[in-house]
Amino acid sequence: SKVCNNARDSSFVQLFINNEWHDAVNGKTFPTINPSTGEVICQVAEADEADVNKAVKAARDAFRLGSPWRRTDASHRGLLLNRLADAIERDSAYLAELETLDNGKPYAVAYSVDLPNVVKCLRYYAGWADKWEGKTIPIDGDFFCYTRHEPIGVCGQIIPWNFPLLMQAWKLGPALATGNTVVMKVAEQTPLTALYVASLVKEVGFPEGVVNILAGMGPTAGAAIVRHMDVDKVAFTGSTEVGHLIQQASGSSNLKKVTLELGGKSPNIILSDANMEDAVEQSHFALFFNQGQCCCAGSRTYVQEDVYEEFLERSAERAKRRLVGDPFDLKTEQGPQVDLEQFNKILGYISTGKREGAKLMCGGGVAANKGYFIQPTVFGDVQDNMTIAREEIFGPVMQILKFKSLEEVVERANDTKYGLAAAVFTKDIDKAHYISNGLRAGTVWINCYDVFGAQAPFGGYKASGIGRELGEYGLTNYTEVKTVTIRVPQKNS
Ligand SMILES: *[C@@H]1O[C@H](CO)[C@@H](O)[C@H](O)[C@H]1NC(C)=O
Ligand SMILES: *[C@@H]1O[C@H](CO)[C@@H](O)[C@H](O)[C@H]1NC(C)=O
Ligand SMILES: CC(=O)N[C@H]1CO[C@H](CO)[C@@H](O)[C@@H]1O
Repeated sequence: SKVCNNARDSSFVQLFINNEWHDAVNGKTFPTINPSTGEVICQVAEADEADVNKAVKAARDAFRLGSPWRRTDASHRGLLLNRLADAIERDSAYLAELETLDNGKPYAVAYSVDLPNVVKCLRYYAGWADKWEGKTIPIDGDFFCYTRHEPIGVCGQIIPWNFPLLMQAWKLGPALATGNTVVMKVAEQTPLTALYVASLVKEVGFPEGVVNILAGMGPTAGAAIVRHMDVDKVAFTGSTEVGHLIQQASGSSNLKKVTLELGGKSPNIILSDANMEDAVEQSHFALFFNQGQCCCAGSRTYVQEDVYEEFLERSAERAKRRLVGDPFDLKTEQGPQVDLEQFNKILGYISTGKREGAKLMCGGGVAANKGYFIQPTVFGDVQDNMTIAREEIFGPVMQILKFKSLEEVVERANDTKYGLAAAVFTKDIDKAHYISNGLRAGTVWINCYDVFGAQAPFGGYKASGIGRELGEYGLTNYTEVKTVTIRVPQKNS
């Protein structure tokens, strides 16, 4: 309540359309909850189809030929993105506090991991704005041929609740650097920081209608964006289940471009020659970081048989030492899960794990008498066909599996519909290459985990996604390539 009862913030719980704050057309609001207590923080305007239509119209107008945004120099788009990064950096402490309040992630992490990466991502794409060049092409005949990298148009962007600010930056950065306009739907669990950033978008001088930000539900506001005939592209981060719906909606509406960053069940492979202490700590981080709420979490930890028992014991010991509690306490490693639905779903997976015969090494229960806290949980003796080894749990629940040979583990690691990330821990470079080349995954970490850079692309093979975000590759999914061919009197050479 300290957030939304404050006059300075009260305007940031509405819908941001055309650089103005609006109530929902139907007047609806929904409560956003503090997951540490289960209490309502404040009411937020809830977008529905009518609001999406308003936002798409604003974005379409902002994209029309000759508009202020279309006439903005590429270098100036970069300048605006840099100014947005500066404003976010200026307000980092406040934004980190708001993120922790609404999402439950430890403040120390929000402030020292999420916020700096948001700023870096925006600055990275600011730099690209005037450097995303086309080509000149030597086609046959008396012609001059070149390509232009043009913005796709109105981009619907639907972002998740696990890294609200960071996912917003990953989406806004490339879209705005390349000159698109945006209608973004933020997750109903965590709308507050994105709406605050909307106020900064206006403050730093983006023209009206370029960025529109709506809080709302997937089946209403999200669905209205993906089936809209005037949206040119949808970028979604979230579940594979919803990814299927988005592809279908594109197919049955206007064939809008679709990029998806979806679920995972990422294998993390520990070979017997790995540095044990480091592998235990990194594997712990790979799974438990962000309360286990990472699409790329290392959630199938495969350990070679001769070090399996030791690894299992040490991983359980490490999990028992994990500090769970008030996310505003700077010592806290793990806060609450984001909401009651996730909390119940994770507890359900823990019961299933026990029922199907996995060995509960530690945790397995609720960690506080209010809020959505779950004990760090480790399962040993997990088999490939168990539910906890096949489905994405998205919580602080680690699965440890045993393997013998490299050939076997590559086969088993690949045996999933997902292909987002993977890791291998070993001192042997040949084995590291064998495994990293064999795995069907968009990202492979070797002797590390969750190492991200705005410069390096991220995305999924198989049912983990379509397209890539970040890096130069991320630009290709926000631009159309136009080929222009001009007749010239006569080629000279
Ligand atoms: C996994 O497979 C084994 C052997 O085929 C079988 O006994 C067991 O019931 C299966 N477990 C699950 C959870 O399907
Ligand atoms: C994303 O960009 C890549 C080129 O890097 C392209 O092959 C792919 O088709 C694009 N995907 C979508 C959905 O636009
Ligand atoms: C399920 C799956 O994708 N399996 C693949 C794992 O990787 C090997 C080698 O690349 C493929 O042959 C499998 O089809």
